[in-house]
Amino acid sequence: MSFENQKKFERYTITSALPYANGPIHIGHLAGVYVPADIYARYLRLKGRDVLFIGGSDEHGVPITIKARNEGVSPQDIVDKYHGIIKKSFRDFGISFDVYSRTSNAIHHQTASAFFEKLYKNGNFIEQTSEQYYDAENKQFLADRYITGTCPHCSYEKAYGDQCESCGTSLSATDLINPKSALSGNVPQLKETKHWYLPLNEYEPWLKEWIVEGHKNDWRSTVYGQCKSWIDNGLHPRAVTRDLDWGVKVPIQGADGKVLYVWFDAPIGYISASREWAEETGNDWEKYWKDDSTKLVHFIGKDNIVFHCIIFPAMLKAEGSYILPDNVPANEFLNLENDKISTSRNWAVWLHEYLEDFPGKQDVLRYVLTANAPETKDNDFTWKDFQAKNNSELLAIFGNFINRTLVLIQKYYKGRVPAKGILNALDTVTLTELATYPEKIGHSIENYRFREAVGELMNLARLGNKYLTETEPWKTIKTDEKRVETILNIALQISANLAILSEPFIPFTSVKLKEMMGMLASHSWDAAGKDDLINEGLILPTPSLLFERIEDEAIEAQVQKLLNTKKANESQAIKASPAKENINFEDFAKMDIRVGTILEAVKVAKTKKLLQLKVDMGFDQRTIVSGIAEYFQPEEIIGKQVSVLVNLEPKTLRGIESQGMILMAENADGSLKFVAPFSNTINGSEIK
Ligand code: B3M
Ligand code: ZN
Repeated sequence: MSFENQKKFERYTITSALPYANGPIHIGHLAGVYVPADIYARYLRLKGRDVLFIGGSDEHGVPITIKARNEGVSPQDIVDKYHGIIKKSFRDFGISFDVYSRTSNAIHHQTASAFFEKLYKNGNFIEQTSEQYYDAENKQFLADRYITGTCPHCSYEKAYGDQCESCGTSLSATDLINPKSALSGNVPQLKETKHWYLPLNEYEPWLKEWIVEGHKNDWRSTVYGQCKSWIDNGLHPRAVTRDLDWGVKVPIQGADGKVLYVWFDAPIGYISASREWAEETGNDWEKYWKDDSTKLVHFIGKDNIVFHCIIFPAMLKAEGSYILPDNVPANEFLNLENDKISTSRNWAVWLHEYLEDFPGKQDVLRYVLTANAPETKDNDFTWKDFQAKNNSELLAIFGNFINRTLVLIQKYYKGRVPAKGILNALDTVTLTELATYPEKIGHSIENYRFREAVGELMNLARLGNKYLTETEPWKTIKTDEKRVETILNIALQISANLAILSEPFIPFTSVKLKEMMGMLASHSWDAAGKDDLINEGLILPTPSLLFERIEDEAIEAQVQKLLNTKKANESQAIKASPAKENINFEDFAKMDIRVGTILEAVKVAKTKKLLQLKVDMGFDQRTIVSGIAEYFQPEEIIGKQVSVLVNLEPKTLRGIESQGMILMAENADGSLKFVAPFSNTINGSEIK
């Protein structure tokens, strides 16, 4: 029995990460957070449970101000525009939020301010003056994404001042190697400024007990593992304020020009949204946040784990009156056609564009993203797979079963539901199996295994198909008309079960299906599993098709669109990096570049990008650490000749001294190729 079923909860507070309102949303967002959260919320409502499902836009932070700056408009213009677009996409895809709020609302500013003030008065913060990066040209402190540099953990070169998006580590700006201002590109200066810090180190013993001991068995191993490694590595005080002019003002004296750190205010956004909902509906929000019999579940992507499992819980704990999340079922990432989804490279399937190209096919996308959900590891979305899942699962299994059943009832009985007569052994076995599905699917959902759940739903449709194939009503009608009545009654009961049990996953189809079988919209989950959902004698309307075949042309058009994006990115990248300033020959001659042969190559433990190489330079053999592990397998490069800058100052990476640099050609898409002599030559040959 799973851990969380041991406790009976009276209500559920379900949050889904608040997307930054700096762009529209894509399939990665949907697959990572909103579809699973929606399945969970819809299922619980069908079970008759008390659910508050929260969403909203994250409208503060540097992602917003950077976008505004790039477009030459105000941050408010940006969030107004994208909040509207995002909200519409969610509605279009049937994400059934009870409230979709935004953090620029007054109620949020009040809630976040009051939260900060309470912690401040409790003495939960440390006040500290320190040197922070400052862009003298722009007269601005460089918080978070205003500064980029090399990640000290994985060597990714475009890490932000608060987080490395490549390895997921949460950073402080001063951790970055080669920091650069995102505003001017300049090397920043250090300048003193005062901030308030949450001393996470003080929460370490408690976090150990709560997560490391307490959630070992019920949290996903990916989530648990990330939390454990942060805690094991030791936690440090974390600044919760910033020198910025966009955000929630720090509500204390002497804090002019400072706002709350976006990751301090954004999770409080869940609480503000609940208050907004309560005001609008006349409900009490507090029991959804402060009552022990409430189960709080955060749906997020893996890059948000530290904030939802460590920082926000520490804030809630410090405040003292709130419950903590019971689970944080974070998903891994979804890639698109073997490449990381990226807004800046336009490498994404945008929801509003999908709907233009595939009108009315929201459920197809919901289904594909669930069947292929990145629950335990990163997964890939491909248009071929999208087509296959539509044509050979939704259409050929689910749609085909329903269609055969309803068409035969029209044909033989003009749509009048036939009676169930005496059951034979096959009928009984089939109905017994049918009865197991609501529990089976429900159990998977309650344990956050949504792929497994939708797989079981499809198995129920398979059961229906198998039943029709074995009973062959289209043949039996010639010899035993009475028997066919029973067969089609049973097939119809299976269809009615599918109508109920499919609702969390493919809600638009479920509604259509219920209409085609004259069912009430409000059937509960526990009504399913039975064989008397539809009464004999009921006249069914003429059925329509639930799913259509998706043709090759439609898929090719999507693939072409992505190819065009790739091409546009490549030509832009070449344009974007014009030749550098001229240098003189002496500058060039300082570099000692030689030919060498790779003798050994091994991955550096716990990094994604680094290989440790031993290179024969002719005059010596040296160790070089190179960030190429994502592009080359160690075994494939052994014996290859490469060009090496041998007089680069040695640098220690992950405890290994790197004595030189392998020269690489970097393509516009970031992929790497060796720069090597055209034909083999003697190791140690100078390149000049
Ligand atoms: N806006 C980060 C993101 O979109 C952030 C989530 C906030 S949840 C409180 O990945
Ligand atoms: Zn990193």
